[in-house]
Amino acid sequence: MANITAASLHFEGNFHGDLNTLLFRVDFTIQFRENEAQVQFEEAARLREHDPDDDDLITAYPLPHKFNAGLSRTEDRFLKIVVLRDQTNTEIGTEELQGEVWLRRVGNNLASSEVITPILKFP
Ligand SMILES: [Ca+2]
Ligand SMILES: [Ca+2]
Repeated sequence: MANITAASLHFEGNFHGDLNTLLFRVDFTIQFRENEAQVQFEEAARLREHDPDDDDLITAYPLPHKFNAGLSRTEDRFLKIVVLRDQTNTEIGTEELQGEVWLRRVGNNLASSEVITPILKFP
């Protein structure tokens, strides 16, 4: 099963200029196995807020997005997450946001990869 590496979370501003919304982008690199060239995968990203005891899930995974791996063994990809501004405010003061990326080879229910990005302090 392919691995996800170098995942990071970025704030991109408001979604279509709507001040009630926030748009985040999760960048990541996929390292495919030798036998995964041109194989179909599905991917999804969600947003969470880090806490010492328990992480808050801010969004659920949406329906996964399907894509075909190319011939290259590594591929840089990104997924976007739109949330209402209020959703990210889970505590007093600054939030520690993290993106989580999920990847699965289509047709293989047993193997998937999942990573969590480093913390993005917000706002
Ligand atoms: Ca926190
Ligand atoms: Ca807050």
